[in-house]
Amino acid sequence: MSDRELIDLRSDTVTLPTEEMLEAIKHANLGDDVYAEDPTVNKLQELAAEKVGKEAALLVASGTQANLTSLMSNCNRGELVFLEAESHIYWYEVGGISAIAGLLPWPIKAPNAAFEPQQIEDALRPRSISFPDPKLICVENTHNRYGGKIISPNQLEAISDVAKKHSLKLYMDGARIFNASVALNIDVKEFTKHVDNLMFCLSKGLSCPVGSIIVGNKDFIERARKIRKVLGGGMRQAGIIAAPGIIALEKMIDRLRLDHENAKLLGQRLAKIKGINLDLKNVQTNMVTFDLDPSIDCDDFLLRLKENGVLTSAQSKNKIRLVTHRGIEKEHVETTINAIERILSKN
Ligand code: TLP
Repeated sequence: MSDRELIDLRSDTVTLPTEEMLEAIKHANLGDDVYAEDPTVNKLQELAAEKVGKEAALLVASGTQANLTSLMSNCNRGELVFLEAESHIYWYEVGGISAIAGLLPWPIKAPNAAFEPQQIEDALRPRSISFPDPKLICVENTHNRYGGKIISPNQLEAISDVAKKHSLKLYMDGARIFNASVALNIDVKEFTKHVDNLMFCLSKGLSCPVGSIIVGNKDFIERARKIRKVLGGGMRQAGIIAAPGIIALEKMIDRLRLDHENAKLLGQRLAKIKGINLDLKNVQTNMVTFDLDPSIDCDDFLLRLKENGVLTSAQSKNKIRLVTHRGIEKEHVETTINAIERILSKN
């Protein structure tokens, strides 16, 4: 079986652009975006800001660039950032928060994805000549390493209250915020109104080939524009990236519902298989994570799954993540379940 035929459940980042997106790229009106003169980029940014209820938006190359740019726009070097101990910024962004932004990450574990306000209170130290000044709280919604868990608007409000009380800013890595909004059937603005600024990704479940968007107030986005430039992110005729982004925001959000249905089906069936430890209440959006029984060799399991036509990956030892996305249909879910059943029944 060639890799193209595999059922690829490694991530929603593997989605390919739709035909309509490819057409839009071909016909996009272009200009130089470093001069803010690309009409397609400007249109996408206006649409994005309006959609999430903030003043302004900025197109960047990736989620990682969006997070780094936002950290640097929110903070000065040497300041302290509270973030979740399993967050993407802390785990997977090559330490850019320290190496490039010069910030001190202060990880706090919150297995429900959302901090309890008291956890922030407990972590705060009095202002002192010896301590770095705390500046920012970061949340991740949905939370990747907790299997796509949602932080609800109420939880965000509670975190926002504690942020305001201590003059901290609140930033959301909302790479998959539209998954949260669709899953709870709540307008995305109900989430975003509680944070000062955020980013979301076009290139995950929304199917774009490239791109993420930072949103916030005008001053913040002006700073972010300059920081994006110093990070090498001034992209000139970026309308070729923005054109599919417009389609993503107009047409690709509602269908995330299908990915959630498929994830639920996967979760329900996998939870019944011996050797799999899966808590269904954690399957909230387009991800299914489960622990393999410690007696099972994880690498061997992944290899045999690939031989059976299913590609996936481990988040840590014996912890498997499956991600549903456009291109994964119900029949692929069935094939995956059958393959896993077959492999584990031989163990
Ligand atoms: N996540 C990727 C991998 O890096 C793990 C994935 O396959 O899920 N924030 C969150 C919450 C993310 O999940 C990701 C990507 C990013 C930021 C970074 O986005 P990119 O990959 O565009 O830099």
